[in-house]
Amino acid sequence: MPRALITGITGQDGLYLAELLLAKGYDVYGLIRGQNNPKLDLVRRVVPDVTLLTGDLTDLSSLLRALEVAKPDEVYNLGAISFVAYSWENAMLTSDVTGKGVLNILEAVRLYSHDDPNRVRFYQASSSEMFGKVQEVPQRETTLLWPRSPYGVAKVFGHYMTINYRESYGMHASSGILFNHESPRRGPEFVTRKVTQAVARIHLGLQDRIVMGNLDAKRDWGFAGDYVEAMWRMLQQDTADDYVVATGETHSIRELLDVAFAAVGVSDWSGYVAQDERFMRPAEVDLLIGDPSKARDVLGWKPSVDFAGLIGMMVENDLAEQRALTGR
Ligand code: NDP
Ligand code: GDR
Repeated sequence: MPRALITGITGQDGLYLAELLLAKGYDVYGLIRGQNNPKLDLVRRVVPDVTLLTGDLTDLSSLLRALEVAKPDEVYNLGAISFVAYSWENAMLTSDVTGKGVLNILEAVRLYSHDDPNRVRFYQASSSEMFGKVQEVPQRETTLLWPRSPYGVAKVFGHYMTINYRESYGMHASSGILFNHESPRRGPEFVTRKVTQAVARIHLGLQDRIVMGNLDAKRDWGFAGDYVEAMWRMLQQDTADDYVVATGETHSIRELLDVAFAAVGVSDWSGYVAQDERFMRPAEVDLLIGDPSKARDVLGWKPSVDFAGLIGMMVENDLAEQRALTGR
């Protein structure tokens, strides 16, 4: 039975990846932080077969302990402070967790598998935020990185550290440059879920309007369930490498609003949407669109859910969730 350790098990991707690995027959371990993590119950309910180990990406000794217990064949480093807007207000913390945390887990894996650097295969959750002020359209593995937020800068550090451990120690360490991926499990602070939750609540008469930031930014949005499959496929390759994972399509926040409101029969959303400075970012990433041809050709990966299908799925879920919560 193959064994895997996932950091960030309480997050959107952690849950989907755990489900995928369990279905493939893995023995799955998840790292959970804090003495009373509020998401513990959620993880226990969704993936009861995962063994939870306490640890924190900022605490190297806790990572070593987790590796000793899990004895993993594969480590997926999904843990991070992942909300870009928050990273300006907590730049040091973001650097420690999202940046230096990658070095901590790489070093822990190196120390744990010192007799055979290939014993453990490692996945790093890199991000399209690294492209920031994009230097090429569409963005691919070779595009110059130009991050625009403390989060993006921290991810660049983690990305190059992963490559450096591969090149210095011969570790099977891969980095997935994943573009935005969403799902009904997406945190409500991110724009897709914020919109689908608000649309459901407006439709049910629970909320009047939604206050947004920049409506002109464009993102390449896919379904998280598809993207964790790409992570797994990377670690099944003989050679570790870096891959862009994206749909190859881009849509603006306005188009997101169009599709989400259309799902509840509203064609003109202007009366429901306000904008406020507090949701604008000090530096914006205006346009992201990925070229996933390497992932398609080498990993045989392709997305199964399109933009309209994704947002429709999220609105449906939020309608059901809000109805259950409020009895409407
Ligand atoms: P989430 O924000 O949903 O999950 C982040 C996870 O990191 C949570 O489990 C969180 O735990 C954990 N975490 C936070 N701080 C620490 C810490 N100090 N030590 C250990 N774990 C910690 O993110 P997603 O699931 O959406 O994303 C997974 C990874 O992929 C992240 O690294 C993200 O940056 C990256 N990524 C995501 C993309 C996306 O579109 N979703 C695109 C590209 C990259 P807790 O619940 O305790 O806070
Ligand atoms: P992003 O996702 O920053 O791309 O990072 P997010 O959904 O937060 O923002 C996407 C775009 O929407 C604009 N926007 C708003 N965003 C939020 N959150 N709230 C608003 O009200 C709002 N109004 C407009 C933003 O300015 C931005 O342009 C996500 C995270 O999952 C990262 O961890 C990951 O690395 C990247 O995706 C790829």
